[in-house]
Amino acid sequence: MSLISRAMHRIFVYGTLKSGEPNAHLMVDSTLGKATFVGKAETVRKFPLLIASRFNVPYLLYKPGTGHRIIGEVYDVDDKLLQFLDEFENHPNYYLRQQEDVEFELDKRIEKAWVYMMMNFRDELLQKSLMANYSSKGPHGLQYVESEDTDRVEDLYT
Ligand code: PCA
Repeated sequence: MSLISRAMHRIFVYGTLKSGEPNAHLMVDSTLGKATFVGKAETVRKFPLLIASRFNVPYLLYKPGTGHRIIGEVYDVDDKLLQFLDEFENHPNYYLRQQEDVEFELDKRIEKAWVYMMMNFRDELLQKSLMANYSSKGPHGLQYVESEDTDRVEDLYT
């Protein structure tokens, strides 16, 4: 019997992992694990979503009730891909993966999904323009810059 769990995990992506965004390829790379697209959805609660740091990274700040309901995509991912994404997003040091209610666009059903959120942040970040639907190539002109996790962490706390 295999010791590896076959469980799938429901995850809501709102940033660079969305289709068409700079890290979307990670969700369809079968060497990293398996992801199945479930549907488009929106967080039930509002959160501040903004672009910050010198790498123009999208941050969803854990301040429920501020900002907008966030639009994203729900995937079921296997253990292997979830572990990869946790490392990629530097969970739990940079983003913390938390469960949140999301509402599917198609049938309005509400389910829990994992979301990478920023728990510790400087309040000045809330001065930035808050968006509902992230796009790296939006009119903001703040195109995502590829970087190492370590650089991003330093950038956030210094
Ligand atoms: N990637 C994750 C969290 C922020 C990011 O850029 C996502 O798309 O949900």
